[in-house]
Amino acid sequence: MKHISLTRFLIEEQREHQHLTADLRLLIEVVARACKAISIAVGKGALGGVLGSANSENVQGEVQKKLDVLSNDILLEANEWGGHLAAIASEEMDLPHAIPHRYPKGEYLLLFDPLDGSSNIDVNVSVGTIFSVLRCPDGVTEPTSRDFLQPGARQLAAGYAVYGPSTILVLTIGAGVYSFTLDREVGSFVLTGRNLRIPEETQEFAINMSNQRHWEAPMQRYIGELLAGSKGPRGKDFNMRWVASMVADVHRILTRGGIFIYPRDLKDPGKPGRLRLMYEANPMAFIVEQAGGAATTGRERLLDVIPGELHQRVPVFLGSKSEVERVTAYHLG
Ligand code: AFP
Repeated sequence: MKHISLTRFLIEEQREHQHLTADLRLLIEVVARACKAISIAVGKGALGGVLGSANSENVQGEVQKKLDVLSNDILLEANEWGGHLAAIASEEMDLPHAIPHRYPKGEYLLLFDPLDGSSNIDVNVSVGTIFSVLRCPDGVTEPTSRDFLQPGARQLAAGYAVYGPSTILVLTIGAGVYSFTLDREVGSFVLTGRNLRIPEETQEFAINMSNQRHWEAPMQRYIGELLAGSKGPRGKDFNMRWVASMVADVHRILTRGGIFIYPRDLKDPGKPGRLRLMYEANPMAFIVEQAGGAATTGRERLLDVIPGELHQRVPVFLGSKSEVERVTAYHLG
């Protein structure tokens, strides 16, 4: 495949898809450039002096890693001057970041988890950045958290960068899923995957099994059947993977199929799940559906969930369609 850069891909997509405006194309290019800078910082490891804790907490009450804060700053600084955004929301910030008055505002809202899987940073396991793009409601000049509370079906674009052996940017603007590998020598993302598709069937599941005793009955049944293997009701053996970095687990599923599950568990009945709806579950659900997979809360389509608050959590079942449909049927049964 001849080398097609992200820039050329977006220009060619713009000719085909009207909703890919010049500002949305700029937004995607700026986010990609920020992911390049994050990839370089992550890649330095201990040599960059950015490992370990930042000795601060985020809105989730989680201790922030230095790279969480650095990644958040990189994305903020990259995006606030371009005139394409009305506001920015992040896992690392309680309230949305307003675009400084010295810069023009645009029509888009950008949300991101700047460094997902950051508990893996200090042990050198893949991490990533997840982002989502919504339209700012008409007439809103000073967006508040409420303006971000749109169902995932309203996303205009979503993507992630996975900082692994190679750095790969995965992107959808609602017309299929594309992947770009970072050419470190040139410093640009090169198209390396078109129209990615998730196989409907799979024999691989991703879950943190240590929570099993806290799961609801449909989860006990579903996972029990997978573990029973070829002698059990599923009549085939399954394999398990759990990176504990959603971006890495989802990228594997996008590449070779699988089902990713982070269910609500009764350990903390008040908590609907661990993953956040707006900047983890929704962008991943958009990508997975665009690649022919499915994504639910176990009881409804993730992209239909009406958000109640910016940092709300949600149970996540996503990946190979037949498995997601089966486990969801168990919950609805
Ligand atoms: P961190 O960003 O705190 O490492 O959490 C990562 C994550 O949000 C998601 O990327 C993983 O799938 C999930 O948490 C792992 O959760 P467990 O540590 O409970 O397995």
